[in-house]
Amino acid sequence: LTITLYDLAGAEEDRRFSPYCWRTRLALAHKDLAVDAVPWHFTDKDAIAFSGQGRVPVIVDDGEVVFDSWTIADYLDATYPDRPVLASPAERALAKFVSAWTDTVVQGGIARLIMADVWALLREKDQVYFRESREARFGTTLEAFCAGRDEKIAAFRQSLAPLRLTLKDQPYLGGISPNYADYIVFGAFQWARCTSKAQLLAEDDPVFAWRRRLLDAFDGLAGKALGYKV
Ligand SMILES: N[C@@H](CCC(=O)N[C@@H](CS)C(=O)NCC(=O)O)C(=O)O
Repeated sequence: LTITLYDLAGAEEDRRFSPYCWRTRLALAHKDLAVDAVPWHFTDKDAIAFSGQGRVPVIVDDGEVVFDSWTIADYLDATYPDRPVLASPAERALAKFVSAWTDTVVQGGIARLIMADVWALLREKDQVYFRESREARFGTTLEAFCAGRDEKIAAFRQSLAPLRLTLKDQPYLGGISPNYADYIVFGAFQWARCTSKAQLLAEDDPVFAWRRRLLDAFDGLAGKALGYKV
């Protein structure tokens, strides 16, 4: 049976850029589960009203509705224990830290570089909603929020030191193969790659090589996605 995923899209239906939806896309691929990734836009609230909330990812699996990327990963491991495991209980506990670090430091840093680029790729009515909601959240215009990108990239790269030091000695956060922690962090870089030409990583950075491995994983699922060659 194919799982349906409501997947954030831009004006182009195949521009799928949500960091959280990418966590779920890779989790589904890791478990070798077939997925129908339906395009969803910020103002398509009605289309996911059945889930009782307004954010993606949402999955529907044989009538079962699950939302929130973390809850979805848990659900997949619990429901399909015989398929490759996303995270053992101990890995899951540590992935919680990785998720908190990603949500704050990594995605927080990337947001200040790409939010204006994200806006440019949306349908007109989504642009209105996105600008209004994000400018209220950030307390400034998208343009001011993203100003001075070149100077900010150096600081962003520095903030990745814990990731860099880890990946210098092992190919994945999961060790010799990726686990859910890898997909959490990777989702942030895929968000940027799908929306912005900003060169977030230097080519000699171990993080760059790790990202390449994940772009190539699962027959190039993430690498083939519509985005920029950064
Ligand atoms: N904690 C949620 C976050 C999901 C989330 O924030 N999704 C964004 C897209 S990246 C969304 O749907 N936003 C809808 C909106 O801003 O109205 C998860 O991990 O799934």
